[in-house]
This record gives sequence, C-alpha cells and structure tokens, in this order.
Amino acid sequence: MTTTAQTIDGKQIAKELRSELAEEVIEFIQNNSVVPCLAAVLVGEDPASEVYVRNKRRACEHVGIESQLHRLAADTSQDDLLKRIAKLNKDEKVHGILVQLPLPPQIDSDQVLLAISPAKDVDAFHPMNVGRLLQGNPRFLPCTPHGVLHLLKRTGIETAGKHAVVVGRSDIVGKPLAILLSAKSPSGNATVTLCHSRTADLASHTRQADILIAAIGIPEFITAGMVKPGATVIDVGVNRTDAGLVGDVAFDEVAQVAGHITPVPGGVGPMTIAMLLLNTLEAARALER
Ligand code: L34
Repeated sequence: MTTTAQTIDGKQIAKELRSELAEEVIEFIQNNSVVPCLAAVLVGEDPASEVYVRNKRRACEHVGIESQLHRLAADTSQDDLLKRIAKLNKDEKVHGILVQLPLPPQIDSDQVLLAISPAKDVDAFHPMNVGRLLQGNPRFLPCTPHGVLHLLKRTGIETAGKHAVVVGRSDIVGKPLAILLSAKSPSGNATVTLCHSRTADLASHTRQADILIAAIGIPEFITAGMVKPGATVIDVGVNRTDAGLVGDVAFDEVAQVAGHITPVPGGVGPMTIAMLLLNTLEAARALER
C-alpha cells in the first residue's frame, strides 16, 4: 500500500506570516516614527549567498522593513569587515545586522559573529545569544530552526512527547533545533536524537522518528526505507546540483511513506527569511523602547 504525504507549503505559510508582519511593521512605524532597518553584509560573490541575500532584501521590502546591502570584496581583510560591523553596531538607524555565511577563508567567522552587537544579532549566532537559547531564555530564535518550528505549528503537528530525530549537527541548524525541540516550551517537549556523520546505523535511528529533520547537506540522503510510515519529514537541505536545487530528502519516494513532507524549494527556505523579518522587527522594538 502506498500513501501520499501531505506537502507542507512553506512558501504559502511564509506569505501569510509576511502579511501579518506587514501590519505589525505599520503599527511599529506609527508608534515610533522609525522604520525597522536590516543591514545585510555580503562578502564576496558566492552565487547561493547572492540569491539568499536578494530574497531577504526583497522580503524586507514586502513587509515595509528597510534594508541595506553592504557589499565587501572577496579579498576583504578581517580588519575591514570588523570595522564595518563596528560602524553598523553604532548606527542608530540599523536595528538588525546579518553577515551572510559562509565567509571567505581569510576571515575568522567566530570573531566576526562575536563582533556583532547581541541586540542587533538577528541571526542569533553571537555566543551570548546562543548561550541564552541553551539556557531557555532566548533573545532571538535562529531563523532556520524557528522556521521549522513554525511550519510544525501551522500544520498542527504536536511536538510534545514525540520522538524528533535531527540529522546534522551544524551550529546554524541541527544543534539549535535539537535544543529547541527538547526545550520545556510549547514548541518543544520532544524527545530528541541528534544524529550526524559518525552515527552508527543511522537508519535505525531515523526509522524511530515521528518528526524527522534532514539537515546534513547531502542531496537526497534520506530515502524511503529510513522513514517511519506517517512521519513528518522536514527537509532543510538546499543543495545545488546539475539537476537543479534538491533537498536532503529523496522527495518522491519519501512522500510515499511520510505523513507530511516539506518540498525544496518552497519549504524551509522561505520560512528562514520570514523569521529574519520577525527578528528584525523584534530587534527594532527592543532598541527603540
Ligand atoms: N548569516 N548565513 C546567515 N544567516 C542565515 O540564515 C543563513 N542561511 C543559510 C546560509 N547562510 C546564512 C540562509 O539564509 C541558508 N539560508 C537560506 C536562505 C534562504 C533560502 C535558502 C537558504 C531560500 O530562499 N530558499 C529558497 C530557494 C532559493 C533558491 O532558488 O536557491 C527555497 O524555496 O528553499
């Protein structure tokens, strides 16, 4: 017997979120006579980063958030990048700062993320914001993990008491998602298994998942045999291949087994961007208070 999973439409959910945010932005501007402003810093010309930053700026425009693009050459020195960040930290017009990753090899990313004012750190990558998240008192939720939680919520998928299996332990997705899903909070309370490249017998873990999160960056890595029938499968992968953009999940076959599944594109990606807008508005609210 084959079933077909319900596709979770991240593009549509992000759109709904943006129209809610647009109203909140109008209200914010009326109350504060200030327009929320995001400064995006793009170093070099990574083609994927170009696309993501363009999508982020377009989304800002849609909801009435101002955006600045700070373009720096691929051979920019660490010092020059840190100087630019220091300037943005001081600029009262700027509420959110985003330094698009990955950065070129001559740059020490940890030092860069450490230099961003935590109050403007709308990615929530600064160690202080990571620490607050770990301790259950987040200032901002990191955009991609928050986007995933929001997709689950809007789809009516309960996390409490469920077994969530996260595949991938990156600082920007897997690690924070594992923390959020296991947190004592309405979007958490799941039992979490965090798997990675050194996990033995990975499929034995993924097959236990009520909620399976694929965030390893390997095209179509999760196959039908790794999925429990009826599971919710969230695909965080955005892999650029000769065949185009593909996720970490073999969509067609997994959709025959899963209960719910996110597509790539049109799943988690648009949600990441919607959450960035939310964080920028939150940053503006906190800074203008
Ligand atoms: N600092 N660096 C920083 N913050 C982030 O939150 C990110 N990330 C990741 C890469 N580096 C970062 C993103 O923004 C990944 N990411 C991201 C953002 C948007 C999309 C995908 C990844 C996105 O818009 N995805 C579309 C397809 C776009 C395309 O055609 O490539 C989608 O529908 O999935």
